[in-house]
Amino acid sequence: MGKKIFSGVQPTGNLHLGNYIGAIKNFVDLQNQPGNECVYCVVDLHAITTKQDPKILKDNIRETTAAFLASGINPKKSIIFNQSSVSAHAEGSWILGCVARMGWLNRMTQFKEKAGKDKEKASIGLYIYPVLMTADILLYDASHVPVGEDQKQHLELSRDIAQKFNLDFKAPNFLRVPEPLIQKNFSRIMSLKDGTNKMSKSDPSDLSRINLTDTKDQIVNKIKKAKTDTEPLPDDEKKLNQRPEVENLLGIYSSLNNQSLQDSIKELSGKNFSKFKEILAELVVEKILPISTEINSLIKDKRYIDSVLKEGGEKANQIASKKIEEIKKIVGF
Ligand code: AQP
Repeated sequence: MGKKIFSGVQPTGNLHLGNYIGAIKNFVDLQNQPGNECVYCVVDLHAITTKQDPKILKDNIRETTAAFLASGINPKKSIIFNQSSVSAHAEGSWILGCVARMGWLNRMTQFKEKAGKDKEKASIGLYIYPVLMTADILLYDASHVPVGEDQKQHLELSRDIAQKFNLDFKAPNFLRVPEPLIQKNFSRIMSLKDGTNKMSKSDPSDLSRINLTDTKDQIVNKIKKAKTDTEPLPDDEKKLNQRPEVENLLGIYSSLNNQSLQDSIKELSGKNFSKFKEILAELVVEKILPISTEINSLIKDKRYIDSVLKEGGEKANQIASKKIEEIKKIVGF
């Protein structure tokens, strides 16, 4: 039997290679497996958990949609829509927020990381981010959620909330308990400047990430400048210990080539870094440049992008509005 897939990406700009390898590339693979039903969401309600400029947000919603399309998500096969166009997400989030426990949310490491030292000043939205994510997933009865490793904890919370709702309201199996789909290898792509930090949209250094809209020269230059160390490339996976930057570059190489780390090491060992970086840059350009070119062309056609979102929003609304009505009935409204 096919899987029911739900996942989302925040339209917060600077979509990068980590988002592609950790999430969007899998979205496309899952869409292309027969029998799967996929819903891919531009999660704009999530985006405003941190401050956004309204004009830029609108452009970013279109750009994220363009990135989905340019990467191979087909609106005839998958539902593509933006979260704020389906009101059931906000309603579901409220109801599930009354099921989730403070103690559970207090454990979320992403909140701690994103709120930083001054968590008193973080928005309440940022704190309840994973509850909204839970509503997103449960409204579509998703069986599987493809996410990067950094989202695993949120998904575990979604499972707990679904189970507690079913138990509290004596509605066994009503909310489907979703499974995470996390790539076994390289589910977390790290910064090109610091192999201990994940590649991230909000890193102030543009050299830390390959953006999905970068030009060929930018890609080549960023890989050339990526941090490495003085040792040669290892001949054994075990020798990558304590070499996070090298492991990251080999990880990027392996995922884009759809091969294991071991196979990459076999292929590349003994090469010096300047040669390896040349090979890697060529591969990243081959895989990412067509996406970048397509995004840059698609975003010029705002009408087309808006029509994809509108059509997807209508389809999503049909599914989600039915589920939220059932939820409301169970709750007693
Ligand atoms: N570095 C990464 N490696 C692998 N997967 C990643 N993802 C994000 N960064 C990496 C995955 O991409 C999907 C969409 O992420 P998102 O846009 O919803 O939010 P995010 O995780 O907050 O992205 P960033 O880049 O980390 O943003 P900032 O800088 O704002 O914190 C998710 O499936 C995520 O796992």
